[in-house]
Amino acid sequence: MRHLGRLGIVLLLLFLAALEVDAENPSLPLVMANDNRTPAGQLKNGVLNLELEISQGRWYPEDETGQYRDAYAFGEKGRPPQSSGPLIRVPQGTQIRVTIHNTLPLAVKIHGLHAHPGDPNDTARLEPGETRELEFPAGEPGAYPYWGTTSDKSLKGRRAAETLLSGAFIVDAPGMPEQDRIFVLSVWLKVDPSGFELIPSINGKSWPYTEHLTYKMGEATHWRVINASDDPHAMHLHGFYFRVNAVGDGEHYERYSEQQQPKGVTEFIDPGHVFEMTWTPERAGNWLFHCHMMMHMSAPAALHPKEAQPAAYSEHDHSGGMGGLVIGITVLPGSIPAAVPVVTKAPRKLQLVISENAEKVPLYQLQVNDPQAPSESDKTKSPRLLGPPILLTRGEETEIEVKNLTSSTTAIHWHGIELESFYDGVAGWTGSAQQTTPAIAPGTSFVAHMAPPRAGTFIYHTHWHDQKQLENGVYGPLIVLEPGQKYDLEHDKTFVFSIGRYAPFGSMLIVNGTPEPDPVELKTGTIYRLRLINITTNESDLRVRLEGEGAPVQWKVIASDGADLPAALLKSSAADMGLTVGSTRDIEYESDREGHVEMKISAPGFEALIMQPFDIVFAK
Ligand SMILES: [Cu+2]
Repeated sequence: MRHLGRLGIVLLLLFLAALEVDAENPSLPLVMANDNRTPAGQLKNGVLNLELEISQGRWYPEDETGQYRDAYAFGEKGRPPQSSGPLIRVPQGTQIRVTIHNTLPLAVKIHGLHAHPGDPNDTARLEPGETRELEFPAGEPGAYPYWGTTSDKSLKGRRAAETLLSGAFIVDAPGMPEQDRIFVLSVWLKVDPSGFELIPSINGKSWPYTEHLTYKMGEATHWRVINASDDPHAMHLHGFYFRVNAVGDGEHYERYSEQQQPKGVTEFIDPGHVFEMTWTPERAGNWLFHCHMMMHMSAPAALHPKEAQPAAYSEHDHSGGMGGLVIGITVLPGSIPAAVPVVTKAPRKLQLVISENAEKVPLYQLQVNDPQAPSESDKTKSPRLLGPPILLTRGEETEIEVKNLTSSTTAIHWHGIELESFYDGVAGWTGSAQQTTPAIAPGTSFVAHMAPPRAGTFIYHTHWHDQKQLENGVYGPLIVLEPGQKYDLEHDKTFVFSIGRYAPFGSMLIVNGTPEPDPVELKTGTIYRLRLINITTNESDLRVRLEGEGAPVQWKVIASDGADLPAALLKSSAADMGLTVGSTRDIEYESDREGHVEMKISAPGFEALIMQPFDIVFAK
């Protein structure tokens, strides 16, 4: 020290202090991503012995060159903490003995470590430093979340460091295939005066660092999705339909019979809930499975303060402006010979023109040029927050040229349509390694080919991760009719629910482009087909109710996401249902009475309902 001199000592102290600040908690272990393929603990003679530890770790939602957050996580004793927590997976009939050690300076309350179905209030509280042993039978087959809280909050109320305290608990029925994949959804959410942070992850990672799945064409695919986050999600699969085989609420698990399995492309999942899905990839290329809520599929602003601005996205950005709850899937050609398209005549040609609206509200206007259905009326109307319907015919080869006359880049996704990957519309991702779908730069066009194999209600919408486009009408109904069928405007009524920005009110829920839709006249004794579409930005739990005299009327849901409902599910029901973002429903409605009914659309984020009135008049 004598040689350092006073200034030297001051500098050394400053240096040491800086080191300390720089490496706050330098000994924190890394929180490892968990692919949920390897069950934790030792299973012997029908007993699972498992030692869990709750500790603080350093979590990198992307890779280790990116940002980190210090979070609480479960781990197996002697191993690093994990997100999601260690996989508990046992055959039915197993006895579970789990020892949990809380290394945190905070008490932790643990939910879900008990036999299922059980009491959701059956929890275990561990004081700082405490070790507890729990023993219970596995219970009924199914998939369940287990989770912890350091704030004594519900799943919906957990914030920041405690949001990673979640894991999957699977009980396998005898003979059930275990070739499934398990995806645990988490959302790091911090809402305090220091700022707002939202970092969604699947099995501990945010896109593009989520696991990239590869399947062969024709390979049966079985997934379980567990929502351990605060928010409901709308999980959407590109290019293929999936069946929902089972659903769970965290305690109860219900397996559907084959006749009752709903089929769709988007599935709603509440916090603490689970669903099981199966699908078969039938076309090669790159595809996505993602939450359809813009805020859960965009590059988290908390991690990318600059890049999260849409203007910075480019087709060279390999994340594509996406982030969070997104999984990439590559389907390899496999052994099935590719179907040879039988082209009997020249494809039908349509044009979707996107241009800037001189009035600026909305920012964009869309026009469909269809030589078979010239609609002068649409062209003379003032721009609305909604594109005109695109009408296709089942099985007919069609080319849609998307012409971008705006000053912003875009990409259009044909939501729910079974088509080739290259035309699916995710710039820089869909297609193949040799040729991915290009972004549609200002002044350029992209021609999408499709021959939709089923008739129904679909959506076209921007897949450019720009809220401005989705809030300014870059979407519309995509309706596929049976060959020979005419679009019968008299009996076929489409309602698109979306979000529009209306100064000075900000974001509003709207129906067919307006917050105050005009009444629609219906006739008594006439069957109508109502096509309902949710293409909002983030409304995963939108509700639609059709009310007459204060109570829901009866209607019949006939199709979901464009797929006809199985006969076992076709029945008249009270007109009150959830319609998650990225979903469509076709409904039959008939009234034998004159009067007034109202379709009420509500979403938790919006105080005001929107109403679509109907006047029912006597049919002469
Ligand atoms: Cu979501």
